[in-house]
Amino acid sequence: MKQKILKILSDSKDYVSGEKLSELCGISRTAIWKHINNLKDEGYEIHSQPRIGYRLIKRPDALLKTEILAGLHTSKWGKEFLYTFEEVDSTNNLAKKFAAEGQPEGTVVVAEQQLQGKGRLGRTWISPKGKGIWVSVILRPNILPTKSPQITFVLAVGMIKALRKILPIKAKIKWPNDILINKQKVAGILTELSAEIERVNYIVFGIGVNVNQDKEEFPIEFRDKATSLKSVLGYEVSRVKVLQAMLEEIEISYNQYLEQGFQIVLDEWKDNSLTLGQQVEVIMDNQKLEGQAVDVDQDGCLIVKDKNNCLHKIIAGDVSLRGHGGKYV
Ligand code: BT5
Repeated sequence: MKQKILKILSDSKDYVSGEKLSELCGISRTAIWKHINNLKDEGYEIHSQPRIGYRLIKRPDALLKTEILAGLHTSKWGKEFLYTFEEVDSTNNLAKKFAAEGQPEGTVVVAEQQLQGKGRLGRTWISPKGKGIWVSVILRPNILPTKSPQITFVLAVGMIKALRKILPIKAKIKWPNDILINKQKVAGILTELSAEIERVNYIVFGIGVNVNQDKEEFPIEFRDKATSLKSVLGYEVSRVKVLQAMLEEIEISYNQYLEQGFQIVLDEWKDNSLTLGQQVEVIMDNQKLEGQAVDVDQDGCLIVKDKNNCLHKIIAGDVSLRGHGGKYV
């Protein structure tokens, strides 16, 4: 109902009377008044003029269901099952719980803040309140579990396209899961799998995007490695618009992958890769490897050529790129 009231108010340039709203929505004027107060509590600026009606002045940039759904052009994702929270431990943890309970593909979980946001290998993902997008989605692809690393590539390609669609920036992908702008990390992807030997039960992917943090807000340890869309562009960016674009573009990439296979995604990934062709240092377990990143194979593994021209297939690890002065960053 709130969705409907907002639509009527935003379609109208002028005040809309309580009577008209109640007629269009099929509920009493008192009920309208209650919904309006509720919307005001959520951060909508709505002027009420006695005997004249209501007028929408400003929408909040909050990750509210009403805001996300208004103008979400996915075919399925988030349309029916969209859960928004003020605060969670981790949206991935919650989405995994929902998936285990049987929630369908395309279920979206978003939070304003994560208290225990996760990166890979038990690392921490800093997720301050109201500054970024901390979102997870349930997938149930009919693929072999061994193919699931390909999903991270699908997500990264969708993410790059989403940012390019709505903002004047060129983001790049660093193998395997980082989205960078000017070689600094603006977003990270975490893909978690539940499977039997031959069947995927579900995949939950989570993406964290730094949107409106100022540089000084990042912890000092990775201030020179991290960035936000605001820091790059010099102005605040609508988190709702970024989230909508992400869901739309990633859903398109995912459906294309399911219908047409991995090759198209892989080609697009390579076109947007920051890693390929670069001198890299790879840390895996406790080993270190230096060489040139020459390719990514069909399994999503990075192929690195060392100084003796030996090729190494990297399944998982952390990659640093050689920057100015030969230092790896
Ligand atoms: C990632 O891990 O990049 C995956 C991040 C996924 C976060 C999303 S948010 C929604 C969903 N729910 C979750 O709980 N997680 C997902 P990794 O490649 O391991 O990178 C982690 C490292 O990045 C940390 O060890 C820090 O050095 C750095 N880092 C932490 N927070 C950051 C931030 N906000 N921006 C940039 N770098 C960050």
